[in-house]
Amino acid sequence: MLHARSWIRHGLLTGALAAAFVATGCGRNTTQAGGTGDAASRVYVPPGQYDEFYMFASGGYSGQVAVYGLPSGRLLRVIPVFSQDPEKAYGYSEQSKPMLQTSYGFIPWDDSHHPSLSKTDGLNDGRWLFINGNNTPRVARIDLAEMNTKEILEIPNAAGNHASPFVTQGTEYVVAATRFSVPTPQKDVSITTYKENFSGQISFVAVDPKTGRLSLAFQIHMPGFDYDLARPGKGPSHGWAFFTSYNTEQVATLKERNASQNDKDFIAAVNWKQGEQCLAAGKAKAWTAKYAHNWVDEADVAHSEMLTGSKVLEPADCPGLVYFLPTPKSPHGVDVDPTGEFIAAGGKLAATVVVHSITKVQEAIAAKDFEREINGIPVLKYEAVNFCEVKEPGLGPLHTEFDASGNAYTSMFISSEIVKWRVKDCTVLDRIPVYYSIGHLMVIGGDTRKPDGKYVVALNKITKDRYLPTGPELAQAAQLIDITGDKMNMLLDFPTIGEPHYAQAILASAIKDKQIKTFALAENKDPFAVKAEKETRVERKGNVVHVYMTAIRSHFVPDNIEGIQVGDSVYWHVTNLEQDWDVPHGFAVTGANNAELLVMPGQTRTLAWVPDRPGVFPFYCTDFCSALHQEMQGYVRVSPRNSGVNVTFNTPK
Ligand code: RUQ
Ligand code: CUA
Repeated sequence: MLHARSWIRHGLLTGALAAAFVATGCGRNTTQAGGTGDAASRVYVPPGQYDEFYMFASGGYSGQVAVYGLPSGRLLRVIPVFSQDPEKAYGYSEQSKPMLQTSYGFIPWDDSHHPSLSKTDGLNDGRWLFINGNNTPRVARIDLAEMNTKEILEIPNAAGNHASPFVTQGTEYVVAATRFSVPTPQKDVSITTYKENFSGQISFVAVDPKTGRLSLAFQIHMPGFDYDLARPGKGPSHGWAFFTSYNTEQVATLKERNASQNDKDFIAAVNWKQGEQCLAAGKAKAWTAKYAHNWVDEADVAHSEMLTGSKVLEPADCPGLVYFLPTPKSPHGVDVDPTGEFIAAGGKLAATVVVHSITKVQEAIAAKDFEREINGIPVLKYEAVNFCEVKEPGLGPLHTEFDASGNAYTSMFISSEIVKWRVKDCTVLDRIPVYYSIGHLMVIGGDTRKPDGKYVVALNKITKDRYLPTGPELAQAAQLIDITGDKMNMLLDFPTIGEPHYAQAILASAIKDKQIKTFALAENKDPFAVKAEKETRVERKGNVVHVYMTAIRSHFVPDNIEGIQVGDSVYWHVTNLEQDWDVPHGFAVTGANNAELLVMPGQTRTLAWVPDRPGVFPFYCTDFCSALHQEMQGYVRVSPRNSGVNVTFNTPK
């Protein structure tokens, strides 16, 4: 393993923190970097066999979600969410473009951080996966039977949707809190007026229990801090949601120094059931807001609507809605243990993890044991709510998850390790180095009432010297660690797409048999679908040409088209007639200035194409579908504008 000094050499530690680490960082676990002898057999999934778990990891600045099998670490799928994906024509095909609409217009990219599985009674139910768009605040819902994005809701009055989209015990809500306080509602003011004009916002997005449909239920107008992460309660803490905050100093410049002064920042404990009552009692204010709501309908076609208005609660108008729990120092994660009693937070600039107790929080509230108030929000006394502190667990504690035996696992960003500790007495039990600079970690089911345990996955930022070098940019990585014994045991490194901020995993058996294999052609409701080759046709309406085309092994109908003119808007509506699993067809035409199409069995996708020069251009299938895939091609003739060439096309007789 690397030594503290080589952490410094690797640039992972700087200044005073490095000095502190050298002073305190001895006596660390010496587990081998490569795992122990039987690691290979523990992660080996023989050819033809399935992994035991699906893991859904954030793609970070790729804006997508990656699906891996565990324990093998094999990448199974990339689910496009917030970014265009030319591989699947997501955000390029006419049916999917509306998914990327926002109040700022069409946005082809975002930064996604925290996948969150839907829950029933505090357990993963395998229906949906939610993930946040951080940059242009949004929440997305993915259908786990199809592993496609079905809905995206923009979050108004927010900036940087980071503390999101964690789900409540019964998926009543997904939460969303602003990372960057801004003037809310937005207005033109000097940045030097931060303290007067900037504020935060915590949003509760309701999830329809049957359809999953998202709607903005209410927002809470918060002091101008930065809200970082969240976790709703469960069991005794059900009805609460906890949000970490930093920059309680409320500074706008050089936050790395200026927002690190206060010894304690806060966890905002929000009683959302109280919020519901205040909402019903008419205590919310109507704010102007404009935000996009995008969804995929039963015809598999996306729509976008612009919604307006938001119901905003001021904490001062709704006593009992929000309390602040003092928590050391710029905390990142806040996590609720499986019993629902304990709330753990890692102060990333303090060398402690603290555990608060919901029972103590409720007693302190009943006793009105407040230290002061901020904007109508009572600040509880630290001693009154704290249950225990994990002393000197490591440097830079970020995020904690739990196993089923009363243990917690905390990631240490600065000292690059995972520390295992016992919740009931805050005692450190074990530690293991990870390579390097871990952000979040994930125990399988670690945020549920019944963690599956078995593995903790480290989600790491830096992989210098772990893989073959690939120029200046190296893959980020996940590491799989066995937690079935007293000692953690490193099993596997595997690279990830983008930045794997956070991940969640579920037993494969919970969702694998629900996977949709084909779309039923008979039920294809796409307005441009054709269900048989004899229905195919080409229709001109002014400068717009619709090509109603079919694909089946191994030809397109029609495959010869004439009468297109330079500057026409040509819409290729391709229906895949196959009803067989894993037989998509692709479609591409020379000069297509957006993407190819990848059309699933029974599905229709549309590519828009504006030819810019005369000639005869081939189109072809981009997905190797049969021995005659290379023959799956055709030609389109493009004539000069206003040429007299009639529209013709060939269909089977
Ligand atoms: S974070 S460690 Cu945004 Cu939760 Cu990356
Ligand atoms: Cu269809 Cu290749």
